[in-house]
Amino acid sequence: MSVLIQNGALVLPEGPVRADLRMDGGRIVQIGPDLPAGDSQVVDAAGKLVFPGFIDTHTHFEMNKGLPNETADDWRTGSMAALAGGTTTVLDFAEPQRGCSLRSALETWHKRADGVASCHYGFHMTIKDWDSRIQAELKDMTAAGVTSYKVYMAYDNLRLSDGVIYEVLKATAAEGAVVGCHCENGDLVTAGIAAQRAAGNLGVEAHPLSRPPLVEAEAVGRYLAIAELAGAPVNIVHLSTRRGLEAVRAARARGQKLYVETCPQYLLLDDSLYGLPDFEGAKYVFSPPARSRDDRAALWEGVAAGEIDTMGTDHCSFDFHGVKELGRDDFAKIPNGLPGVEHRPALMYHFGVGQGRMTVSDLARLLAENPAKLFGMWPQKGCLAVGSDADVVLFDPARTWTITAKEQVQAVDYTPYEGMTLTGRPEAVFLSGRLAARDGKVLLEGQGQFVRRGKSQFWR
Ligand code: DUC
Ligand code: ZN
Ligand code: ZN
Repeated sequence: MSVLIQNGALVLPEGPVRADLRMDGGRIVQIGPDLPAGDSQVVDAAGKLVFPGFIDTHTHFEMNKGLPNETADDWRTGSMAALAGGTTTVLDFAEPQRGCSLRSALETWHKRADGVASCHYGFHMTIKDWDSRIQAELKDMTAAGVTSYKVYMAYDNLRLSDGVIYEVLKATAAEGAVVGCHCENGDLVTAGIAAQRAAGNLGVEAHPLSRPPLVEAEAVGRYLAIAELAGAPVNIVHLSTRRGLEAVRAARARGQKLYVETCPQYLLLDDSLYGLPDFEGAKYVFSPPARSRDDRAALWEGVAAGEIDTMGTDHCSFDFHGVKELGRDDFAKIPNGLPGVEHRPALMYHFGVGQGRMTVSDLARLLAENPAKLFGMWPQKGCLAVGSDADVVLFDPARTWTITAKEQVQAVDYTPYEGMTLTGRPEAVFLSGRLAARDGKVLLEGQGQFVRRGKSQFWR
């Protein structure tokens, strides 16, 4: 059945344009003024914005499976939460077991998501080990539609040495793939945690002190130096500091090709939260940590200046009760992560567009177009164009509502944005041309499809 969205303001790169949009067979088939209804089902979008389906390029669903610190959201609930909030595609991080092949991780992630996910999905592949066998698998990954990778400079169970990162970047660049990096200096994090413990600081307040801004900025600068040596365009995930952004600026001024992600938590939260009583600050223990107000202001400046390319969530949800509480006696044992996949589009509309920091087209660029281009999905996704997938969000810019854990779809017992009253909310979410969520509730479950991605289309 074809669907005609009438009278909406279509959010295009050049600005909102009043036009109708018809979807059929999972694709956008017609865009123009005053399209005839014919036998299409008509949706009145007067007063509403029509966005391309939002893409979250950074989720961790079903992480630490089977362990005491397993994430609260699995593929079923995580993808439902995404869809409910207007995110029609997520890119999640597949992670091989130590010493295992990339293919084994890909199979595991497919088993978890296929037939279960309610939004469309793809995978970045985490590189934890590196040898000639894994290098030989890169071509298989490309053929399987996995065209981006992740490396870590921190976390003892994940991090790679600089030399290995250099080898990974040379090999992946030859494959046309882009590598995102968690930029924190792992040795300095270890030393920072030890110093806090030695001083008897075991509470939540010690978390940001153990990994201060320079721990990120040094790693950003080092990653960019390694990338320059390797001749590889790279992505920096979850940038959180002014100093990190300065390192990015300096590299770009030298002509380096690089991309930057930040996340809502670094724009909206700050480190005063770690002082909350009753262990409440544990809800905000993620890494890199929430930063100072000055860092937050710098990131907003980066958004306004077009220096930030994408905005993922790093959705990695741990229940407060029983899971975050594993670190009651020692901040370093608090599982790192926070939920966010459900609320990113509305948060960024309210605090970005609503507060005059960006236009609706900027929002579409950060949350849909750039993610699609950087991760090989454009123009299949990320834009409202004839021939593109009919992943479309009807957004009510006037709707005022309040975020609460009680009403969220995310299967986690809190939200870091509890009680925030926002203006603007996704009203209807179309997945492949079918109404899949309305007013924050999922109507169609398990209809997400794996997105076989092509190579990155670099635009800068
Ligand atoms: N940081 C987090 O807080 N959680 C998941 C992984 C990461 O890098
Ligand atoms: Zn990370
Ligand atoms: Zn992450």
